Amino acid sequence: MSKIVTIERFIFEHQPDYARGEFTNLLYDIALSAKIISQKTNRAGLTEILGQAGSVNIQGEDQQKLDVYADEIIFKLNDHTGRLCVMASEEREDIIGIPEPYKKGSYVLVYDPLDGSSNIDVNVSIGTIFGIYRCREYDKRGRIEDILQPARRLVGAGYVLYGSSTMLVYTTGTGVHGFTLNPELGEFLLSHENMVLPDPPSYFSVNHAYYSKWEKPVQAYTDWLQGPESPKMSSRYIGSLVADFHRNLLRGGVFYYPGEINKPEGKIRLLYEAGPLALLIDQAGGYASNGCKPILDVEIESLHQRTPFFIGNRSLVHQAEMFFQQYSGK
Ligand code: AHM
Ligand code: MG
Repeated sequence: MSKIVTIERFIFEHQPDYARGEFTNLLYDIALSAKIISQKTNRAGLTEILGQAGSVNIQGEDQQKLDVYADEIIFKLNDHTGRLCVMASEEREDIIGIPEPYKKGSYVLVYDPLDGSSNIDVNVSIGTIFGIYRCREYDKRGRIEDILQPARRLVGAGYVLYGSSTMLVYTTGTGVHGFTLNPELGEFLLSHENMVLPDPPSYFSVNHAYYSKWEKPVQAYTDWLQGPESPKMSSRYIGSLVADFHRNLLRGGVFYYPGEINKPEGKIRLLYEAGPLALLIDQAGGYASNGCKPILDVEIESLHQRTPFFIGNRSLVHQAEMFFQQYSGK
């Protein structure tokens, strides 16, 4: 019988040197949140939880009931543990402090509780994305400065994909590892150890409907991807970042959500989406860029800052940067 490795065992055996229980247990807490959200997501059609919750989030988008539920689960499972000093969620306007009387820890959690929410009502894969930082100054921990750190300072990042099966994929800076939820056992089991981006790549992923709104370098890049000079690839786009990212991680490729002429900042959020995925792709041998510089090094000035986003095989993302360079100054 092959060795069965639960996520608990894997995290314990591979914890970084600096992890003293607090960090390891934080990863367990996130895995537990994922199990609960997964269960609710799978039952969404049955429990009439589909549909909008009636509130509008900070991004001006209608919140779906599942978004609200997932946000609350992650918050509630992490507010009292003494491992975090502050959190930030894509669904909330401000930073989330640790409520009294709970103690503050030294880590910081940023998360997009349910990404790809336009896909909830149509039963298409959605996901959760998370990033973990350490507080900047222990004595002053819990401030917005702890949240506004470039992704290069992440000590952990990952996502949960609620697809045909539920998977949790994470890195703590020593490779990318994937776990599949066994629903009978209620356990995440190691299924993809040391994930590495395949080369040659198979897919490019973009919402082509915006072609006429893009700037010249993005149009030229898209033409190049479809032309004879690029590796031969197919096009795939789900519209759920986690699902598009996961497919490309397994098969190789590039995902991009560029800025538009009238919306140069694009749609993807730096803190909750681009940053954590940038660390994952870096650990899998790939690269993420905003078109000019690594996402990992982009300074973050506000909680809900957006960024143009190119992520995938290194050579494909470099090619995008080359088109930006080529057209700059023209
Ligand atoms: P969300 O956080 O509101 O769900 O939005 C982010 C999602 C990503 O998952 C996806 O890549 C993108 O929005 C799709 O946007 P579009 O429909 O414009 O292609
Ligand atoms: Mg999102």
